[in-house]
Amino acid sequence: MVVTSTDNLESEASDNFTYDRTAEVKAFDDTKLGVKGLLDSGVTKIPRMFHHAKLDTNEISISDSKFSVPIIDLQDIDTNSNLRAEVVDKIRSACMEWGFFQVVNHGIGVEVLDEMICGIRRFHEQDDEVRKPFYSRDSNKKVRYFSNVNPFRGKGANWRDTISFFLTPDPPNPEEIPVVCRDIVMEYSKKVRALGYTIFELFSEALGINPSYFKELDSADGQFLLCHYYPTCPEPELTLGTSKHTDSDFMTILLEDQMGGLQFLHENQWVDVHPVHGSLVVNIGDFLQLITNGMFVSVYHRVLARHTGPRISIASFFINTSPHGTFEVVGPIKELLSEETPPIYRDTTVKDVMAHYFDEKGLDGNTPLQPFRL
Ligand SMILES: O=C(O)CCC(=O)C(=O)O
Repeated sequence: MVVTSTDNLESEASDNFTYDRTAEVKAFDDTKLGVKGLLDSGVTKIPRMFHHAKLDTNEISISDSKFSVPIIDLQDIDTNSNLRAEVVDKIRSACMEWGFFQVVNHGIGVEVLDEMICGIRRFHEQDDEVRKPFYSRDSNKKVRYFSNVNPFRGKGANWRDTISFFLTPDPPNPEEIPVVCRDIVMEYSKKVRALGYTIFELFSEALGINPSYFKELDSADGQFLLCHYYPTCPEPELTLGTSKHTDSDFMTILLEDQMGGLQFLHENQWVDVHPVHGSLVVNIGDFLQLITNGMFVSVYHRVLARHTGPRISIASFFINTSPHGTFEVVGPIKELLSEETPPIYRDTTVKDVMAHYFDEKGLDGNTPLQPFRL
């Protein structure tokens, strides 16, 4: 939190005796209308549950980093083997050095991407009474609307709302998907899943392993979407849209609108991901870092809160959260190990890492892989 004067310090200290965070979070959660509902109610100051303790101006300023995320063109990779080899080289260095890249000419039409963003915006901007019934804290639900994974945990909450869809391997009934985005969620998720398999194949080629390695890996064979809505924020210097974290999956493919705000950490600097219309952002998740024995890197990223908005993003996570996937033992790929490159991670399961992430850790800014290092 930014403290600007001694007066503020004193009033904060006396507030600490009376402030009941759990009650504030409960009252917020009970509205079932998320951050959008707060803003619609006319707030001009953000409630204290959203304050992030360690933010100062350096921490939240727009990056002026000289770095930019690699852009990789997937045009003609299925018909031109020279081009494909070049793309595989670019992907290998992007995954080893950056953990993030953008893809263009990936085969998903721009009209599908735009309609997906519009569909998610339509959901979040529906009348209160229509979106409220989807609000739930039951993580077993295949379709649910919520604000923050666990706002009760005691850390500063994020200025954002989400609707999630757990789609593969056990899809919901189409009727469970809100009608304002049903058709496009089904179409977009199918197309992005196919793109995911293509990128997994390119990863295998970059690693020099069997091209169908990921297809045969049960724990990677799943997909869920988190579809975020970041309302405008009246005090963006006090909070974040998404806290610093890494993704606990194999790979994430992100669709974002043109608002910007996503940053990833590279050589200790926050690098802005500048939205490119029609592109998708790909980032490496913790499990890919684990099975590549640290060769591919899962990097920290976050989303700034902004005066401008709303911002819409759709993150597709590739990981199998069904029992079939979560109990499979995964560890560093044997072909990548040698006497010179011994395993640096122990074998584990998606279930163990997820339990650590959701039950104990949350978005606390530390990598969830730490306890799995040898
Ligand atoms: O909204 C974004 O751009 C990123 C979201 C994200 O990092 C996440 O859902 O894990």
